[in-house]
Amino acid sequence: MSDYLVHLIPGSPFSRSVLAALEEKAAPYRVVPVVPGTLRSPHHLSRHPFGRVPALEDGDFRLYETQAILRYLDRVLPEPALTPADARRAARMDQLMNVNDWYLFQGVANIIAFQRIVGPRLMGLTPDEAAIAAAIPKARTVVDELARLLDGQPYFTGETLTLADLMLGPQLDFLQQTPEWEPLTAHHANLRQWLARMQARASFLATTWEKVAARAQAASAA
Ligand SMILES: N[C@@H](CCC(=O)N[C@@H](CS)C(=O)NCC(=O)O)C(=O)O
Repeated sequence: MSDYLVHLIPGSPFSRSVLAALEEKAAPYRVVPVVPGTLRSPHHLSRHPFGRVPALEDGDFRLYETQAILRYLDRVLPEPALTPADARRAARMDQLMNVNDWYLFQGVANIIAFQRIVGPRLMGLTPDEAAIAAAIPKARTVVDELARLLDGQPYFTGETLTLADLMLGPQLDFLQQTPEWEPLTAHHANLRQWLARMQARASFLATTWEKVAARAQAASAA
């Protein structure tokens, strides 16, 4: 089997979901770093016309959009299965993946985590406190709903890890590193425990920002 290529920027939570899926499947892969600032270059746009990461290459097959990549990987690498066989659990997984994209990322993580972590670390920006404050009501709705759906289960759709956990994990891992996490999750011990469970998985330990940055650096030097 040839290596999967994952074009990414270290630190990108969507890219981490893809890497974590490959780790869970014990699949061979290489990271291909996209130089920040070149997302709109003709070269990258030929791979991802919307100028984002991640993008996957599997031989001559190219794919972008994290949900599509995760579902593809789960089909071509069936073990361990990361989609529930049960129709209702699978529907819950799909729902949570969309909650991740439409409500957790858009307007919550892309504001709070960007202002607190990505902007300062990658661009030397000062957090925009007004933008963060404006994102809090939506953040509260999202976090409350995630805690409700998780309920007392170890993973979001039940006893076993699914693609939904792999999408939500990197976004919430970022959010946890901000001062907003503590008040947002004060009454959600289940969500905190779930995040600790995700962070302890080998797939998450292997895909921290630092680990991915080191792999990206080694790839650039090769
Ligand atoms: N819908 C896309 C979202 C990907 C996305 O927003 N990636 C971020 C990094 S985590 C990005 O490329 N941001 C660059 C930009 O917005 O210019 C997916 O699921 O892959």
